[in-house]
Amino acid sequence: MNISALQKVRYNYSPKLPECLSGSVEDIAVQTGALTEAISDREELRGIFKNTYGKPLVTFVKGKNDKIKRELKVGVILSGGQAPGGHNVIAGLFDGLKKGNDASTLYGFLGGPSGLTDNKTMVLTKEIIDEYRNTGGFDIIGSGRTKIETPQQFADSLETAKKLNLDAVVVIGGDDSNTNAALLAEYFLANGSSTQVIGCPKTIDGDLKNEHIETSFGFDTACKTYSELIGNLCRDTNSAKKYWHFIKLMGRAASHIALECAFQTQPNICLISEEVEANSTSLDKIVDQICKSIVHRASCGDNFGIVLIPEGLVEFIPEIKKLIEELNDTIAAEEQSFAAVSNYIDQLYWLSSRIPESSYRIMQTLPPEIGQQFLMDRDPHGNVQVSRIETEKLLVGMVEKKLSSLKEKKIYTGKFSYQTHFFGYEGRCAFPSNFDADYCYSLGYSAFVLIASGLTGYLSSVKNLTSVASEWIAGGVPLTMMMNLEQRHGSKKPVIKKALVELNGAPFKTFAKKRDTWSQKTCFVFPGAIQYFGPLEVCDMPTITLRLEHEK
Ligand code: FBP
Repeated sequence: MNISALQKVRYNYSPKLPECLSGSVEDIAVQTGALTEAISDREELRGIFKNTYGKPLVTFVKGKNDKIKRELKVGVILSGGQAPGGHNVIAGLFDGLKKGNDASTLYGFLGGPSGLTDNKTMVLTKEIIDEYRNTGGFDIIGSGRTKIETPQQFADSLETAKKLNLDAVVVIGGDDSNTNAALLAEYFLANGSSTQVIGCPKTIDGDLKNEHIETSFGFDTACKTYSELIGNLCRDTNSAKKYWHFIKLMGRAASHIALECAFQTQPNICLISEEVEANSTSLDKIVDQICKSIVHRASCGDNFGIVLIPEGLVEFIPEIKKLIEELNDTIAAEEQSFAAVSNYIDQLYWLSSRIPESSYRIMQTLPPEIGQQFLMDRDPHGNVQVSRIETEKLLVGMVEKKLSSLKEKKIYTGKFSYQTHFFGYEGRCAFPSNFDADYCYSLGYSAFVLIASGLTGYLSSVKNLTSVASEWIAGGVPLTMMMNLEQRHGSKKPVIKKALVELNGAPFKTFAKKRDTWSQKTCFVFPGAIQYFGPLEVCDMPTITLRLEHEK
């Protein structure tokens, strides 16, 4: 394999572990906490998860553990979008297993959850693991978005677990994938299988978190990568002073990434989808808000700026949300008939008699290339693929129109030139920051301790993350504790609740205090590239979001 100088040096990085995990494995005891309840819909969830509901929180402490040296067979799945640090979760899991018993085996399921249903595996050896330590990407075994939902898929998963004689399956994934992990844990027990299921909290979107899961892995590195790029654009535009940069950032639903990047770079505008929804802000009002900043800055001679747009924004704008829901239902109800319509004009005609007039009018006003993006296939979890909707271009077009009308009225006298960008995939496979390298390795190692201690239906947890790694607290959180029932494809389904940006939370409130100044003045900050070697305050700092959340 061709490897870069950085990759070679990163192989030698030893991820830091919490104190309780850093000694001999026989000295890691499991302390059991209080029994837990789901966040809501408790009776229904108790009925669905008869064998796994309401288990206690567990924390690892120094003490004796006589189960930990058993020989184990474990399979690991990387599920959903890539997030920096996934390889280190696997490395931590592997090292834990081997420390427990050198005869233990780690299988990698190839290409995501379908590797489990189709029994596509590879044995992960030390040589393979060593090639991927502290590197980005999920390419060690590949990832996928297959949702395990049909009775056949569950039966196939059980069959694979039996064939491989698995003690456990580890699912490294986001909220949807860990919902799947909870269902699998329940299914295995209900069907007399002793195969345990453990999850690990992954997603760059940062929306799998709660009081016990302080952040999902990958969020730190992805935000720092995007912030470097945004900071570079801030400096570029501050130099040439001629462009407004409209930058869409990943985050399918939650705006955590946009908010964190705003803290790190101080753009002129950062839209927050959750606020748009809470205030029922229309698309026109959002355009007005952006134009207000452009007009003010132009009056000071500053015809340049930076606008951050969260990827999921369109789904939070009331009229567009309604449109998307109607499109989902209408197309799902007559899937074949819609699939037979090939061009956009005919698709619009097909929709004209099927969706309410108000929504149809919005479809007509959308530029055709954007309208088409609203009609693209949904992902296997039923989500609109917002990464493929060019919201940044939609907004720029509307802003341009609005500015020319303001110009006619002599309210605006500036010059508007723009560039559009989408930063998403660029951040998902970056070399993990020291924070993510350490956090992920600890999550993988904790997953091993949960398995060796005989637990199932748990999410590996490492907290106290704003302290030095030795003071981190590791353990496990029952997956059912994070669940509620939500409407999915026409019926109520158990799902892990997504953690959106809280408008009452410290990060949003801090942002809200500063944004008016940022929208008028040039306050850019240039964070630069992630540093892997050097002073700790540069290399090991967690995100500003995490620090603000800890200050409360
Ligand atoms: P996960 O929730 O699976 O971690 O993925 C998040 C994400 O990176 C989103 O930010 C983005 O909308 C989506 O994946 C893109 O998905 P795909 O890789 O299928 O295009």
